[in-house]
Amino acid sequence: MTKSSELLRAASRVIPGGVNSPVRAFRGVGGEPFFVARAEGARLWDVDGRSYLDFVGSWGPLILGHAPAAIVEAVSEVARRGTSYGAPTPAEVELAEAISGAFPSMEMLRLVSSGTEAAMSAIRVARGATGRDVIVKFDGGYHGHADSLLVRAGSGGATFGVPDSAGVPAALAALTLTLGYNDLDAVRSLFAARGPEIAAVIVEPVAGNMGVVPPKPGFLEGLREVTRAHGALLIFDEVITGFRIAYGGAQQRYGVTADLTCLGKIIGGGLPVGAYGGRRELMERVAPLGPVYQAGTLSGNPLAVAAGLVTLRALREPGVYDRLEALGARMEAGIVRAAEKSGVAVAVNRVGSMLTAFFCPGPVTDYESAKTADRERYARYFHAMLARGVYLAPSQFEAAFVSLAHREADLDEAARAAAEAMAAS
Ligand code: KE4
Repeated sequence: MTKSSELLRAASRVIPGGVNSPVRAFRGVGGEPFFVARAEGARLWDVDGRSYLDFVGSWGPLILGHAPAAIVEAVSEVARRGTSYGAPTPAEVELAEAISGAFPSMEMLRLVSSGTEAAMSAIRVARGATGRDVIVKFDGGYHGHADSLLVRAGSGGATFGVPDSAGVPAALAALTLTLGYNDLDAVRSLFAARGPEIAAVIVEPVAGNMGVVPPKPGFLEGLREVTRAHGALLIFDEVITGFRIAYGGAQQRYGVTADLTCLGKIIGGGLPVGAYGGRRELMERVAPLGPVYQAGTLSGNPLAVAAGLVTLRALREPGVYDRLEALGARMEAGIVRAAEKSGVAVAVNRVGSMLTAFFCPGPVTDYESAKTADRERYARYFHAMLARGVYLAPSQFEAAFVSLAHREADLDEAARAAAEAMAAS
C-alpha cells in the first residue's frame, strides 16, 4: 500500500471523501488521489516520491509556478511581523490600487478570502443596488458554492432554477435563472419577458468550469448591451481569467466592461484571496458606507496580500503574456498532433495559457456540447498521463493551466506523453 493510500484512508475517516474540496477526490476520473509532499516550479512530488509535471497549478492561482523564491521570501518576511491583525495595513491599499489599475471598471473593491465570497458578495451588491431579486447565470458556469449560485436550469429551461445541491432552498433557487452559454438569443428573450425582475447576469467571460469555452464573437458585447438596456448589472466572474488571459483579464482582452468584477486565484499567488469591485456608486453601497453588508475575519490577510503583490508585479514584466500565449499554443499543438497521430477525436479549446482537450469531435461552445465528450476516454487518458508523470485536471470539465515556470522542454515532454497516452487508451 502506498503512503498516499494510507493517508487517504486516514483522511477519509475525518474529512468528507478525504479531501477539502470535492474535485480533488478523483471521482471524475476514478482511482485515488495522490497526496502531495512538496512542489517547485512546474513540478509536484507526492508522498511516495513520484514527481509530476503539473498542469493543474492549484486550479489557476500558480501562474508563476510553485513556490517562486520571491513569494516565499515575501510571505516569510511579512510573517515575522505578524500573520493577521484584523486591522488595515498599507499593503492592502497597494494591492487594491494594483487591481484597480489593471481593471479600470473596478474603481473601488473589497478584498475577501475566496472566489466564492467574491461572487456571493457581488450578487448581493447587485440585488441591493437594483432592488431586484432575480439573477441569471449560464449552464456549466461555476461561481463558487454560495446558495444562489448552486442552481441549474429547471425543467422549463429559464422559467426557474432548481437547486444543484442538497440544502439549497427551492424558493431561493427559483430566483436564479440559467441559460445556455453563448446563447445570446436566449438572453434577449429572457430579458424581453422578465427584464424588470433581473438584478444581474453573472458570467465567466471565458468559461473554465465546463472545460475551457471561449465566448463567441459578440456574446460578451451582447450581454453588455442587453443588461444595460434593462437596468440590470453585468457581473464578470474573472476568478480564473483575471490576470490569466491578460493583465486586465477578459475586460482587456475582449474590450467589454463589466459593472462588477469578481477576482480570486492569481491575485493571492497561491494564498487565500478574492476580490469584488466595480463602479464607485455601486461599491459605496457596501458596509460601512452603505446598506449592503459583507465582512471577513481574514479579508486582506497580510501574507496573502504579500503573495498577491509579488505575483502582480511579476505579471507586469514586459513580454509575460506573449510567453504565456506561446507556451499555451505549444501545449495545444502537442495535444492536437498526438490526437491526429492516434486518430482520437479531440477538440482543444484554448485562450492564452488555459486550455481543455475535450474527447469529442467538437466544436465545444457550451455545456451541452461539452457534455458530448467521452468522460471514460478522458479518465483513461488522465491515468495514462499520470503514469507518465503528467498531472492534468482530474475532470474532463476543468481547465489545464500553463505557468511561467513551464519550459518548452516540459511541454514537449507532455506532448510525447500525450501521444503515448492517447495511443494506449
Ligand atoms: P473559490 O471559492 O474556490 O476560491 O472560487 C470559486 C470560483 C469562482 N469562480 C470561478 C470562475 C471559479 O473557477 C471558482 C473556483 N474554481 C474551482 C475549479 N475550477 C476551484 C477548484 C475547487 O473547487 O476545488
